[in-house]
Amino acid sequence: MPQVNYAKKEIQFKIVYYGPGMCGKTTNLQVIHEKVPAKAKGKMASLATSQDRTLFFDFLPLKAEAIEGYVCKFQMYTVPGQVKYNSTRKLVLRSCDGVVFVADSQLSKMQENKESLLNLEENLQAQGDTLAKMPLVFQYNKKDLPQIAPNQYMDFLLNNGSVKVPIIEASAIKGDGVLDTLNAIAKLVIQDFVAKKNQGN
Ligand SMILES: Nc1nc2c(ncn2[C@@H]2O[C@H](COP(=O)(O)OP(=O)(O)O)[C@@H](O)[C@H]2O)c(=O)[nH]1
Ligand SMILES: [Mg+2]
Repeated sequence: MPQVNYAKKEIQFKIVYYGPGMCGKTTNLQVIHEKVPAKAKGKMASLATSQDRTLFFDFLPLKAEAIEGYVCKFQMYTVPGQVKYNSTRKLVLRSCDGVVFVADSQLSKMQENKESLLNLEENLQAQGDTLAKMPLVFQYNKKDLPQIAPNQYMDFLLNNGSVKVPIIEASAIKGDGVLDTLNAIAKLVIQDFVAKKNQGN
């Protein structure tokens, strides 16, 4: 659940960018940091290894006036994608309010995408959440590259059956689709918050 500060009229949401190593999670946050006006953002913090791969997470705070009378703050995190860092992923996922699953559209990466999604599902279940109930957006990234999978194929592999989530095509490196993805997940987490509030919990 998001943290609500009634005195300060602030609601704080935690959004996590998840996906396999090198799919473009850090690039998404870097582009957001470049494009968002200075007054809407804080400093971006990265904890990277010497090879420039995420060791712990990247963090970017944002704010927007999206609910009447309240300032919404979004704490944006990435996880390290490499298989061996699962305990870190679990930690970063804790009490998250929404997930952007960044899939790498290259045909050679489909297995890694699938494994990362299953890993997300397992880690959510381990903390008492489910993928089906989590506000979730899929970003099909790296659409600028050759040898990419068609969307229908990625839908079939990743978005098959019961879970129907918004799909955003992107080329994070060019900045395409990055803010659309952010808007889509922000909308979903706010809708989810309002719906739960109306149900009285
Ligand atoms: N061609 C292409 N390269 C990308 C795109 N997004 C990220 N990359 C590159 O993929 C590599 C890994 O990106 P990064 O954001 O660090 O991935 P992360 O491990 O998910 O955080 C870097 O070399 C990026 O420049 C994209 O949309 N297209
Ligand atoms: Mg990274």
